[in-house]
Amino acid sequence: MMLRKSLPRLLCLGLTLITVANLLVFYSTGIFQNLVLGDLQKGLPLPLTEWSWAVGKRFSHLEEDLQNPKESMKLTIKQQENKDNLLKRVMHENHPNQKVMGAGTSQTKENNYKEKLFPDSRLFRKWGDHLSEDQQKKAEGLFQKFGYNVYLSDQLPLNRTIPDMRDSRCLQKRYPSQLPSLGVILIFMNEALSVIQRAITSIINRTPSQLLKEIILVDDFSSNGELKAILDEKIKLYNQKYPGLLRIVRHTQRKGLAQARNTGREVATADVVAILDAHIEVNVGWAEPILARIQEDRTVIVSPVFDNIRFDTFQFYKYNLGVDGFNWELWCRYDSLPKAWIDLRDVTAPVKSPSIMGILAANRLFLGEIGSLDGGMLVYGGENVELGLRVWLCGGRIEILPCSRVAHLERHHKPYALNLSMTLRRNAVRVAEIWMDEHKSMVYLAWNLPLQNSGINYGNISSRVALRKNLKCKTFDWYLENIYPRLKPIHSIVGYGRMKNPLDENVCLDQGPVPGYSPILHYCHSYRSQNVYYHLTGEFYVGPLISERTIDDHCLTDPGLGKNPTLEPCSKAARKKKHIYWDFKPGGAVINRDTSRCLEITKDNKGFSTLVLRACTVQVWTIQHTVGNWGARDT
Ligand SMILES: *[C@@H]1O[C@H](CO)[C@@H](O)[C@H](O)[C@H]1NC(C)=O
Ligand SMILES: *[C@@H]1O[C@H](CO)[C@@H](O)[C@H](O)[C@H]1NC(C)=O
Ligand SMILES: *[C@@H]1O[C@H](CO)[C@@H](O)[C@H](O)[C@H]1NC(C)=O
Ligand SMILES: [Mn+2]
Repeated sequence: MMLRKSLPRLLCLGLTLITVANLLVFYSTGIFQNLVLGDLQKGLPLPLTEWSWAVGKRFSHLEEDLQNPKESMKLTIKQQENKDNLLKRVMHENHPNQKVMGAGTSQTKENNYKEKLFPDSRLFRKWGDHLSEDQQKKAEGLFQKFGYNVYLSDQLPLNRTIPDMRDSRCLQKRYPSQLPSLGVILIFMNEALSVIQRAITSIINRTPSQLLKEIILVDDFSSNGELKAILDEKIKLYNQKYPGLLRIVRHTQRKGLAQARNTGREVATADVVAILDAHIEVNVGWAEPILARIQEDRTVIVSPVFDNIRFDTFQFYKYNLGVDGFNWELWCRYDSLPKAWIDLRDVTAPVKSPSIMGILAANRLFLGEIGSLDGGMLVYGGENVELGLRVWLCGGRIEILPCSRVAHLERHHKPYALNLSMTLRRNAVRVAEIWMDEHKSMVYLAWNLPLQNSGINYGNISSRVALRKNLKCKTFDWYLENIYPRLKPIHSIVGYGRMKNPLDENVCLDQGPVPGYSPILHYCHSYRSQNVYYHLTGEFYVGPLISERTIDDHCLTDPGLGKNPTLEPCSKAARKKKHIYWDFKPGGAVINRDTSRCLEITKDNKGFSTLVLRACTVQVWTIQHTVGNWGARDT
């Protein structure tokens, strides 16, 4: 439970989808080759995000060891990966609390192995064994400040070679000789200078010069000193070599990701704009598929495929193709590939995607016509889901281009957004209010917010509502039916939030340990494992709301025997006629419709409460929020 608090939960908002991406990598390497993502999720007691995080954590070391020999690039600074090191690492990871073998006094062959000053820092798990104490301190300080290994980045060549991650069939593709011009927009806030320079260098070296019209840097009010005069000086040098190519625009106050992207688009003049983070390296042949596709159809907004640059080693890590989706909280994630695309049997074909992540390219004018990014999305989070929705609803399309690849540096932590939940939740409500019509309640339910007086200030939406009207955009219902059927709105929920029994107000109904199917009473907290959803039809969902067609929510069940309730995947349990239907009204008993037993609590002699099923006494339960008038909707 505590662990879950500190998780980097689905950081894909800026592309950093560590958790699910790990899953995709597993899938690609064949460890789970007979599974597809959809199946992986089936029957799991948690939504993909948290579950896959746990798996990712368990297997990621193994995974990287499998991946790296094949796909890692030859870094100029060689990572010493001899057997001793590997052994040491394995031992360290198996016994994280033990001193690493070989350190200190014992006579081992590892003469140059230095004591780790920061044994718990993620920076030094796979890197930095041979640094002096001063170097370690410097590297750790930079890591804390930036969320990635700036110490290493500063030593790597700006023009380093990176492995071509494209499918070989991409190399056979031919593109028109006449293509639109390209403007690349790099947005940043307190990025390391060497990382920005490497991005610029990769763009200059890997984009045909006759197509590359401009590179525009947008600084969202960095405080980092080296991004002022020193960066200006570097830009001057680039422009001596490539006259007029680079420009920089600096915000004079912090405006957030969405507005930084808009600033870049507004000052650009090229036919097509590619809006990228500044912590990327574009790969060979990245631009041509983008320009050709947008030339064919100006209403397509495209995304390249991302590979991962490791935050610690700066090594490359291949990600497989997936489409960009999201859940009802509007956390974005990767979804499995659509069957229609697989049936095409062309790995180079564009893939239709329900949404888009933070790196995209579009016809500059078209992007403006459909409203660019919503400047009212603050800080970070949800702005890309909003764009994806709007593009589909208002006359465009979103596609992923498998032959265009951009490597993206995934931060270990985001120094500027310590609580991603808070910013995403606010932005998600804004999206719901503008775009989701009668289904907007799903976002409130998923975030466990009251439908009225939520206390969330989502800003002034009048201009975006007007835009929606002017563009004659379709309804969210249409989107769910035609573009993203995976999300399943539910309108039978009449009560939700924390379930408490007045006999012990300190504890809440909780889904219990995961993986597991045993609901418990747990000290009340604000995490999603204590979300409960009661349906007018009698089901009680316990745990984070999923509400998707391919994954079941978990239903409170009376197994009929014994005194312990269980959680079962709802549709399967319904088919098997398990006892998942309950009668309940706020302040009333929770009575199983089939067995007539009640969900109650008992206290042991130490005062600990436990959940039981038994013949009803007179116990009652409360639920945190109600929808309308308990089913008699008042809206
Ligand atoms: C990188 O730049 C250096 C110095 O300009 C040059 O010697 C080297 O060949 C370049 N490397 C690549 C891979 O282009
Ligand atoms: C982060 O924000 C969420 C609200 O979305 C809140 O429940 C949680 O307590 C916050 N966490 C921290 C560490 O502030
Ligand atoms: C919202 O913005 C519009 C202009 O976009 C403005 O006319 C209106 O007064 C604003 N509403 C509020 C409550 O500030
Ligand atoms: Mn990013």
